Amino acid sequence: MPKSALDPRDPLGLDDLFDAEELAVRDTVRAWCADRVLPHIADWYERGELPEVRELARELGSIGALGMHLEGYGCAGASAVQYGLACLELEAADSGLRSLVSVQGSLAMYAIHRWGSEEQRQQWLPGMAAGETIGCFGLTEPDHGSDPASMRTRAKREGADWVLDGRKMWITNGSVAGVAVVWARTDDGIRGFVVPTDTPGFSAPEIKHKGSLRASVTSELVLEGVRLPAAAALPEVSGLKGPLSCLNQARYGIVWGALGAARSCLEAAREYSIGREQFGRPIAGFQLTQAKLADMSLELNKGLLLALHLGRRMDAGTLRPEQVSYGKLNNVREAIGIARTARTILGANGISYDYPVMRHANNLESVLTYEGTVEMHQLVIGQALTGQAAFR
Ligand code: TGC
Ligand code: FAD
Repeated sequence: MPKSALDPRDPLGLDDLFDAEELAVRDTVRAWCADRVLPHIADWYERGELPEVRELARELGSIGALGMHLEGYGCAGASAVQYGLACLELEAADSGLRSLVSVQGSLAMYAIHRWGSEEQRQQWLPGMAAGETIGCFGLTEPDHGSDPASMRTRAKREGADWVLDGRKMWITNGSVAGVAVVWARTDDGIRGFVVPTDTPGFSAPEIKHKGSLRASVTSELVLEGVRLPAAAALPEVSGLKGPLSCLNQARYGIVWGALGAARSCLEAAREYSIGREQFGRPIAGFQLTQAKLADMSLELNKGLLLALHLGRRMDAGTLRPEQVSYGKLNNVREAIGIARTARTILGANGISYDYPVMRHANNLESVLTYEGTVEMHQLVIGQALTGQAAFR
């Protein structure tokens, strides 16, 4: 047995499971976050802003993080595991950063890459990969969240054109997007539309007063007689499988990302417990604190193994959507548990934005809900196990 001390940041030696290129991607994104995000994030969060979002998007483009796992059109063509590690590092900084990247790459760009025409890909993807154009993805509506099949936003044909009317709600990147992928009901089922956000009739008021994802732009999309040419429709898909196929990609990123938030919380709690003394000794020396740290570390590392397993399956082309649900459900639920336990270790300091824990805990409340709530993923897994759909 090796005698060297265990690395508390990698107690199981999971780094051995990644190759040099994967670790290089991780280190690049980690260094970018340390330089560009960590010095400012508490302030941005408290102000409820992502003030340099366009500059950040361009920088994320320059390190290859936008549409990272897509091929061609200026995208990095990274593996799923590399993309997962990037999501983890981004979310260790803040879920808002990972959201920006998820929505850009896994939702808006993926929709165009997977279901768009060659013309649409050429028109939009290079600028989006470079971070010159920010994208958003409008599926959720004020009255239809978990059940997007009931959406009311409508696209009607008028001659060769399409005319869109409706509202989307809780849309990440909405107010700063140059292009919106909007899903709407048509006579032929649900279709996707690539909407330049300067089209007359389109507006995206920002949603304020959020207690979570405060360093992220969240918006309503209002579509009032938005007239688009025939070529704006995504030609290669109709039906709910269009948007749901994009969600598989973004949910996969969250499987990794949530662990980044959890890692940041665990690290903050571990360090704090070593420095904080009560009853004449470091609180790290109390058995109850150690039990918390041990359980947090255990769940974090189990989550990493799960994420890596799903990532290897994605790279092999064998990952099923239901398997993504296992990862999203488990890793976000465990991450929020870790954040809450970490907060107890920090005592009153746990509620201060001087430490990252409360920020991550609050963010993870959104992460628990978006991209399919806990209950939706339980029902997806339940259906896979029993063959019975229990959604409605
Ligand atoms: P259902 O009848 O089961 O399926 C309809 C069609 O879709 C196909 N399908 C899928 N295809 C690809 N991937 C998946 N995961 C799929 N799940 C289903 C299915 O085969 C069928 O195809 P076809 O050809 O037979 O028509 O649909 P349902 O209406 O019963 O709904 C199922 C349910 C509840 C699982 C689904 O509606 C769901 O996932 N609801 C949750 C909605 C959700 O996650 N919304 C997220 C919005 S985007 C977002 O939150 C971004 S936040 C990002 C950030 O900021 O980071
Ligand atoms: P509801 O669907 O109303 O659910 C409320 C509760 O009821 C949940 O607990 C749910 O699990 C439960 N419930 C519903 N149906 C059932 C059932 N059949 N059985 C048991 N329980 C059930 N959407 C986008 O399209 N694009 C985005 O970019 C985007 N970004 C977001 C960013 C943030 C910060 C947030 C908070 C949300 C974002 N969303 C986005 C929306 C998100 O996807 C939805 O909030 C989510 O899908 C849940 O929908 P809802 O909020 O309407 O909740």
